[in-house]
Amino acid sequence: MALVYDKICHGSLAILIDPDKEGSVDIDKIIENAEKSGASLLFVGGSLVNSPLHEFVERVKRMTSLPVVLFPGSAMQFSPKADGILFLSLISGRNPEFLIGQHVNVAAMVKQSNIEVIPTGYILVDGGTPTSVQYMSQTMPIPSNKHEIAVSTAIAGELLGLKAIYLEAGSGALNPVPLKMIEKVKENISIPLIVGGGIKTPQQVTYALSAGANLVVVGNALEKNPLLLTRS
Ligand code: 1GP
Repeated sequence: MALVYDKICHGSLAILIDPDKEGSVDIDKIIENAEKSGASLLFVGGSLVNSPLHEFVERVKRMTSLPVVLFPGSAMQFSPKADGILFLSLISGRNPEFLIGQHVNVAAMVKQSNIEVIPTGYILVDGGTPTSVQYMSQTMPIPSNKHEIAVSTAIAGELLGLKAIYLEAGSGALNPVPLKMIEKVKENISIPLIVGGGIKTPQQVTYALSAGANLVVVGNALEKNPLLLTRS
């Protein structure tokens, strides 16, 4: 099994770093503590692109041996210097630009690179507050109590041949994806499940994993406290 996909299936924690926060957040400290936090992958991505991504990815790779995986907000966030890319299709939305449009823009470049590509169904769930992804994608999240819609969306993603599902409450969400929704989605798919958005404590990481997430993603909470998940 390819390296990044193997870590999505069996890794448990990915730390998200946003290149756009360089300067306002101690990114180096987050990276330095990533392995001690139990992370097996570093995701790189955000909503905006205000600086060259290649240089950022190269810098991160010099600092860590963890695989660096792009978690792009748009086709502009591609770098062949990364180890992998979540090739995200926003399947909870009905905006063709994020279902297939951005993908067409960058497809040839991705194919020419040696990067590991993980076709991923991205499902946005209401996290109790409007999030950047909701605004930037101009899509409506699935209501957090509509488990059956999340389940059917995830099944459709698997039937379309996607290799992972990402249940996302949105970065900085007030509430993470409900545990019941994680359980129900997991019961109904056989591809790995990534869960993120609004996870603020080590307990919430554990609960999401127990509910069935293969991989939990934490970003904001580590920006506030890079030592939040370090084990003594
Ligand atoms: C966002 O799932 C990730 O896409 C992480 O969210 O920043 O809220 O941890 P947070």
